[in-house]
Amino acid sequence: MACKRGALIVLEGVDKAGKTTQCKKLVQLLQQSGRPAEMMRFPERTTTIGQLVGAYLENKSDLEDHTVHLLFSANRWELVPLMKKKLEQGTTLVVDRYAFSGVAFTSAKPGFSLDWCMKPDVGLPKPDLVIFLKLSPAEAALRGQFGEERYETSVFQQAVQQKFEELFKDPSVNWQVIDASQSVQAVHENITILSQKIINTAQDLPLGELWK
Ligand code: FDM
Repeated sequence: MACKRGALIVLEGVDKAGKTTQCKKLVQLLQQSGRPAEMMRFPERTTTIGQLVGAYLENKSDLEDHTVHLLFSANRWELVPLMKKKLEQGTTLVVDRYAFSGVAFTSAKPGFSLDWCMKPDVGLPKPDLVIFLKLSPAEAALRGQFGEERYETSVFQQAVQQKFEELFKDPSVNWQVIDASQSVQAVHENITILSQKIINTAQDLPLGELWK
């Protein structure tokens, strides 16, 4: 290999757990320490597919539940060539939500099995590390009101949390759970330790395929 590959690190968690803040802090720290790193997020709302998803989340359009699930997945697949290129070039990607949010959110709706929800994402680049920022519904409520977007209610978020807990049981994924009720700095330090370790390990390993 011409150069060591970057690591694929995903942050997941329910709303208000601090995913976006922590992704930014991690990327900043890695860059400052001379490691190439970039942040990505899903949904990536700037693409044509992402705009459809964005309008749905903002309640500006309605989409049938299976359809929107497949669009969220398609939004990941359309970015796979770019992700692979960056990883191969040695850039570590820190990703705010991924297929796990896809499965947890849709399977929290009535009539959707975990199994059906996972299918469209089978074979995506497999994260080397998935950090779940765990926050109880009571603690999330203390952090203020939910926003205006679809899914931003405490009842739905609790159902989503349960689905994430089912996903943790899958040993094929490197899940690491962090208590997000700690200070921003303490959570950041936990994330940094896990990430630095995985960056060193992943650089010599081939990129895996998710759920395959
Ligand atoms: N979401 C996110 C899904 O329902 N499916 C997915 O595949 C992904 C990636 O979209 F409510 C939901 C989760 C959340 C919303 O909000 C995105 P943010 O604030 O942009 O993360």
